[in-house]
Amino acid sequence: QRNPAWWSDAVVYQIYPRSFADSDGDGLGDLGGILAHLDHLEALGVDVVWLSPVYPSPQDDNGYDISDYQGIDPAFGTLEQFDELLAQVHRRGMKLVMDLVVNHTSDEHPWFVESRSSKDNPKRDWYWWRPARPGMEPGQPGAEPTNWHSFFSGPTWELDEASGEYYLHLFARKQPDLNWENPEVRRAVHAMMRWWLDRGVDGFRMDVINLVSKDVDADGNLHDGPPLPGTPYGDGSASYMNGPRIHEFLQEMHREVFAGRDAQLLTVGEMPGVTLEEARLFTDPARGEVDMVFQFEHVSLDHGPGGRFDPHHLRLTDLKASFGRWQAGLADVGWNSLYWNNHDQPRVVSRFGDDSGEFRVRSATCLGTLLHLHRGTPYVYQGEELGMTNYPFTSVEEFRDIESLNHYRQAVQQGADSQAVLAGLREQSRDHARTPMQWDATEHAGFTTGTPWLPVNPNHDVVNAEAARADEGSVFHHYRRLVDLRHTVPAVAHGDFTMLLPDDERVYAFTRRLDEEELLVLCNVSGEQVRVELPDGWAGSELLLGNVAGDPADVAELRPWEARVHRRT
Ligand code: TEU
Repeated sequence: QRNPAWWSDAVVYQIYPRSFADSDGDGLGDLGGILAHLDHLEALGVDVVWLSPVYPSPQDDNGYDISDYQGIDPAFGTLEQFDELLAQVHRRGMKLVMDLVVNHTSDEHPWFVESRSSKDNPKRDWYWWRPARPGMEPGQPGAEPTNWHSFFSGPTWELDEASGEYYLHLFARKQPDLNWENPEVRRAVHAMMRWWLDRGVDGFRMDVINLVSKDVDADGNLHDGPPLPGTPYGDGSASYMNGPRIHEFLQEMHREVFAGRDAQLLTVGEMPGVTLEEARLFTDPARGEVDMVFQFEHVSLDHGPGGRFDPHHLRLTDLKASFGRWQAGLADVGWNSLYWNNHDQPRVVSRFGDDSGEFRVRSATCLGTLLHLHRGTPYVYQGEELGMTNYPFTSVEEFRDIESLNHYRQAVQQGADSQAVLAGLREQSRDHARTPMQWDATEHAGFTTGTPWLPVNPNHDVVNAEAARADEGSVFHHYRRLVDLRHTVPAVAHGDFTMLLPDDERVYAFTRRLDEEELLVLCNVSGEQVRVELPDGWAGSELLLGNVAGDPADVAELRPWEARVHRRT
């Protein structure tokens, strides 16, 4: 029942470098800024730092478009500075995990520059080049090799005028997909990964890694997907999500890169659309693929039929059904990763909590408790530990994210009402996660002395790290206690999981048990006082952690957004 892996009782902290801290006044976060704030992470007590991409990049998708896998973007610093950061992280007893973005490169990566240079270039086959649809002229509307819709709107194919062929890009047109069918591509990726591990990094977060195997037939053809209503495109996901060779590719990577040192590392595959059944295979240690995956089910529960920008209210019972299934499904084999936030998701306190002055701290600590008491490895995204909220965007000009901007352009072009589209962005844009980290109450929140690349949330006068660290009742100190609980109470990391009250729309409740020790977790995910029916034997149990001052009069009584962890032995 106990998971022997070191990461089973670890907590990971994600840094999005461009928004974390700026050390040179250019308005963009950098390695120097991270170096200056390691105390914050140490005080929080986290075990691992995951760094979003800092490699040289044209920054079309904020670094997820890489033009050199073995360097540091000058905007972020130097390789020497990176080594210094790694040493400092290690000195503080933490580990450092890098972002690995190998489904695609930048179109400015030398591999792609060569590949596009001519049809008979040796690297031509490193990417997905295809002619126009039979019988159609290149460039003609609908002549793309398949009908797939890009994650970032528009078609997944871009015509290269010089050769008259199209290249595949599941994301932006500046992010051409690598052809993993070609063994040279895989060998080059493996060599690059070994280079970072030899430098001392402790693992990888693998960007959209379940998209690398494409379903290509013996004649080299890729196939159309079912039409997406209201668009000229189709849904190609059946051709690239969890594709036919994905397990083979990950096992090969494990053999070639991790073998012999995997016990020290952490690997997590980011996998949009991954099912529980697939996740069991990906994370079964006996199969040698990855330690855990990021699944997307719980962050899709508030998406409407039109996708993420067509949001609706989350039903707590749906969240319980989803998390409950993943807890049960990965109980005997594999491992869960637990997250509310990352650089692609709106802020959880605004999304599933209540970011008003009255309940911001309470609901942020309630949601944190709910998540962190599950079985799995929790991930904290920068600012989540402060209860940072969504930004009050008012016009489309304020957004910087390529996904948001492309979506807006396409939706309006297809006739949608611009105010309605804007409303979707205001709820769900990735830019909510990307506004600068709020360090203090000064101008620009201590993030930069210059002009921040994305505006600082005006609430930084109240919501900031300096104020939070000085206040024992803050979200920061609650998260610190959650991390500490995982380190000191073995049932938190290793106990089994039993959902209680699955049909309750307001209270999220469960137990965790390890040997003789049992925990009861109660979270009132509502702004009303509620009373719940509990199993017998919890009256008078020890209160390990709560987010409301003062002992509860009665275990079964929960104040608005109250969360408590009880223990009995
Ligand atoms: O994201 C992959 C992904 O599928 C989504 O989370 C995506 O961000 C999109 O918003 C879905 O609506 C990863 C990275 O985390 C993201 O930042 C990159 O833009 C993307 O891959 C491409 O590298």
